[in-house]
Amino acid sequence: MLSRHQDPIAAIATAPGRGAVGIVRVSSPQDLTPFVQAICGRDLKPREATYLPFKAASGEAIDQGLALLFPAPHSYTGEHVLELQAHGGPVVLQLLLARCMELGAALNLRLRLAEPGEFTQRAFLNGKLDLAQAEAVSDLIDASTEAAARSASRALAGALSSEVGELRDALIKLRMLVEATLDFPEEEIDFLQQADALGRLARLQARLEAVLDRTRQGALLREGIKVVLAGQPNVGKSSLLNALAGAELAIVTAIPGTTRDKVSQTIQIEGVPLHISDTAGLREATDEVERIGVARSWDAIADADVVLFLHDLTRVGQADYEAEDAEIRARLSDVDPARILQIFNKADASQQLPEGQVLPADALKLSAKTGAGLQTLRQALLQHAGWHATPEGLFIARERHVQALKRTREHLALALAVATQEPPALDLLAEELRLSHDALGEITGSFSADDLLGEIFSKFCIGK
Ligand SMILES: Nc1nc2c(ncn2[C@@H]2O[C@H](COP(=O)(O)OP(=O)(O)OP(=O)(O)O)[C@@H](O)[C@H]2O)c(=O)[nH]1
Ligand SMILES: [Mg+2]
Repeated sequence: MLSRHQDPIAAIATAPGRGAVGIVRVSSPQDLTPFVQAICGRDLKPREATYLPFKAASGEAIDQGLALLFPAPHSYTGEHVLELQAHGGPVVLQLLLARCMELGAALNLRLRLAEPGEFTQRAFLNGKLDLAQAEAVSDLIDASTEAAARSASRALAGALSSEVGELRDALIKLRMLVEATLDFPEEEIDFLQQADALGRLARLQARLEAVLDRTRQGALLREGIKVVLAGQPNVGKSSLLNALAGAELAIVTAIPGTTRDKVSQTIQIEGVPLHISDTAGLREATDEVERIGVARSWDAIADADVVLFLHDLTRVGQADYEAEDAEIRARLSDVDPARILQIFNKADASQQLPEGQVLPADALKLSAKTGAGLQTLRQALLQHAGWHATPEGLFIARERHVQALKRTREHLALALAVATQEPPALDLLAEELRLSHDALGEITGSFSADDLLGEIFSKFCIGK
């Protein structure tokens, strides 16, 4: 039985809706000559645009347009690819696609509609792109900022892949060395020393750290961070969301308990997306709606990368206010303190602090009303997110890549531990190196489970 990857596939490759041009794309491992002759009424020269009528079964023209044939293997998918560029109306394109399907059935080609990302998946399976590059195709299409688009394009050109490739080559050399030593046990220690196995391992680790850092930055650029505004009612959480977003998104009033439901907005700071949520003020709620709102606030806090714990400078030192704040602080003690930023709002309206009151050392004073201190907050957010790169020279990456590099790092650390043991456990060393090699291979797809591939390609749009 033929695998699904052997079926010819077809799809509309352009976005739904109306446009100047729309493209129907067919990719097939088998020769497309009879198919081309039937729909174009003639043969096509490879990679040359030909203006012609696309023929219905009756011989009537469905539309006039450009036909392009890319014979295998010189195509996006590495298979035979036919592109029909018609006028970009949804009906015309549906008619053209239907005609392709009908023709596929008539010619017994097993032609079927492509699934999301299937063209790119074939490019990957045929060695046209590695997995990190294939992911970059989808990231480029989905890019919502200029910085993201530029770094996706760099990843597509192979920036991440080549860094990973260099790591892999160094790792392979080290593995060869260790495996060879395993075959000559009587000379093992000398041999490894002469070849400076430990030095190589240390250099590999250092290099991995550098790639991991760049990859983490790239993942940040793609995925952003989740920021939650939390604190007592009326401290100015919604005002701060509005100030950061530069728009009146959440309702602001002097009535405590104004916000009932989570309000979220994505903003950008230096091209890094920040998914900010304003939440219901934390207090013992009196009514059902507010109680649910407060429960949601706590869920959002648990899920956040950074929590902005807001305080009201005009009320600092007041007994009831401090008691409520202490209660929230106690409950926040499960949250890693590195994830919490202490924000003191309403700096514009506050006089001197009451006697004996001091703010925490890391407190940030600001005013959501006047905007004073917001710039410092933005920088603090970036710093908390771990952002230190400029988008220039960065490649886009995914959390998946970061995790794979971390696993590689763990196995290299274990490798170092067994290699420095007395006497060194060479078989364990070889095994740890093999495991780090596998982890690294997950990034470019030289070592990836099928379900991972399914997960990655299903997120694509159809026709890509
Ligand atoms: N003077 C001054 N007033 C502020 C500032 N920020 C917010 N306020 C006022 O404080 C009150 C409460 O603001 P909100 O933004 O609604 O507070 P909140 O924390 O979202 O309140 P809940 O939704 O009830 O939890 C409003 O009257 C705001 O105008 C500020 O920086 N300075
Ligand atoms: Mg509010």
